[in-house]
Order: sequence, then C-alpha cells, then structure tokens
Amino acid sequence: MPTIANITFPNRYLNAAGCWCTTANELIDLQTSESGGIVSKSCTEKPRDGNVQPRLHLEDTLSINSTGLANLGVNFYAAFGSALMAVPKTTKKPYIVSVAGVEHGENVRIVQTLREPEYACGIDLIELNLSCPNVAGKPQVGYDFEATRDVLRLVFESDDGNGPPLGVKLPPYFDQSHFKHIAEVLSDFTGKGAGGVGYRGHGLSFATCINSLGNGMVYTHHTDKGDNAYQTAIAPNRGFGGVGGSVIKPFGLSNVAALHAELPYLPLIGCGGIASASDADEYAHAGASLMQIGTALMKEGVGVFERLHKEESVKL
Ligand code: RRO
Repeated sequence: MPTIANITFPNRYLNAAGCWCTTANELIDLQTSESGGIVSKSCTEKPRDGNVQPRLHLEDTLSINSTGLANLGVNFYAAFGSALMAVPKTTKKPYIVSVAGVEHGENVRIVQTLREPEYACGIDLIELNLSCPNVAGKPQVGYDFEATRDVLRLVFESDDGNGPPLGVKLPPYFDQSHFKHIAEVLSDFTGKGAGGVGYRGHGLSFATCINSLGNGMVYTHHTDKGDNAYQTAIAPNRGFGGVGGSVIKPFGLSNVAALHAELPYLPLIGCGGIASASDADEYAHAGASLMQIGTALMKEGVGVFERLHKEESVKL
C-alpha cells in the first residue's frame, strides 16, 4: 500500500484537488467511494464565490476550468477532517487539505490554522497549491522560483513539527532548465538534498505533478448564432482556463519523471490525464506512488474509482 510521511493509503487513487471536493456532500461521496483518500478543494482563509459561470466545461477526455478558487474557507475543510475522525477505522482513509492562499502571508496563516491541535489530528497531509492558474492578477507561484522558495521558507520556518506533513502541488514545467530549478528549490526543504537545511518540522513530504495547463482556450460552436458561432466554452478571463484530461498526460508524465530523476527520495503524486489503470501504470513507471484523478472524476463521478479498481483486477 502506498505511503507518504508514514501515512498509509488503502489504494493509489485519490481525487485531484478541486474535483468533487468543495462541498460537504461531495467530500462525503469521496469518503464512501473506493478512492484511496480524500483531497479537499484548495482553500483560502475566507470562503470565496470564485469566478462567474460557466466556469467548467467538460468533454469526453478534455476539461477546461476557471473556477477561481471557489471554496468554503479553511475552517470548513479543517472541521471536515475532525468530523471524519468519527468514521470507523476500517473505512477511514487519509484526508489531505489543499491550501491556496492568494499571497504568502495568507498561505502561512492557513497552514497555521491547520496545525492547531483541534484540527491537526483530523488532517493527514497538507498539499500547498503553488499552481492555481485562474485568479486574475495572481500569477502561478510555481513559475516564480524565488517566490516558491520564499513561501516554502515561511511555511517551514513557522513549523514546530507537530502539524500535518506538507507537500506541494506544482504547475507543469516545459523546459529542462525549469525541471532542474524547481528540484533545486524543493531540495532545500526536504532536509535530504545537498542544500537541505534541516527544518525543525517534517520538511517537504511530497510533490504533486501536475496542475492543469494554465490559460488554454476551448471554443464551442453554435451554427445557429451567425457572427457569434464561436463562443469560449467558459466565461471568465476571456475564456482562458486550466486545461485537464488526456491531452495533458504527456506533460504530467514528463514532469513526474524529471522530478523523480532529480529527487529520487521525494514521494510523488501523479496527476494529469489519468483515466485508466494503464494511465496510472505509466505514472507509476515514471516515479509516482499515488495518482490523482481530475477530468475523469468530473466526467464519471466517484464511480470512477470502482472502475479503476476493476481494470486493475482484470489485469492481474
Ligand atoms: O479554482 C481554480 O480555478 C483552480 C485551481 Br485553485 C487550481 O489549482 N487548478 C485549476 O485548474 N483551477
């Protein structure tokens, strides 16, 4: 069974943050599904409505979203972890809270809230999302290597080692130099790399590769609409949004493989176009030990986890 920071997952399939995990009902669906864990919607300090609708468009194996960090606020997702502690041990699964403050200080405050003893015991891991593509005026932190270093320094310097272990969710990188650069930054926080500085807490526990490919655009065609025949599939930000689905799988695989080569001791969670057990096998081969399902989950609902397990048993 896969483990990260001594947390054992009953199987390798999780939801991707943002997918089927914003409301209490969706999170309960995940708990009762055959997923190997539950990842919350990326949260901010206060609840957010997010961007205007329509902000999600789904095709068979393609998605585009500009949700804009719509979420119920950190206290809701923290309290959900406490509620999960009532689930019997036999069916309880790891709970990961995704965090996406819109500036460094907000990230530190959210993580501090999750470390409070009343909440920390219900939370297994924290996934710090450095790659939200959809908040206007807020570039993806992961594309700014020094900003990434700064936020990680702040988060780990404020850690007394008693809170949940923390990892990062990264954007896709597209250049060899960027793979090297992000690995160098992360190695400073694992405590194991050449530059490891031995933070008092756990140090960086994992990385999830990749978030959606930011700022794509999809048109829908309306032959009856004359001059307006081409409309963007989603409304916010000129129709630009994060692209998911099978088209991004080659980038998810390369990002996992590149980071695994640079930091072989860092557990990796693969994400990007995983819709079958054989996709997951490819990610495992590249170096991922857990998998997150995004577009396929939104398309099929939580039954996708049962299907993935069936595909695995057919293979055996
Ligand atoms: O909420 C979003 O628009 C969003 C987030 Br935070 C993210 O990390 N990735 C994405 O595709 N959408």
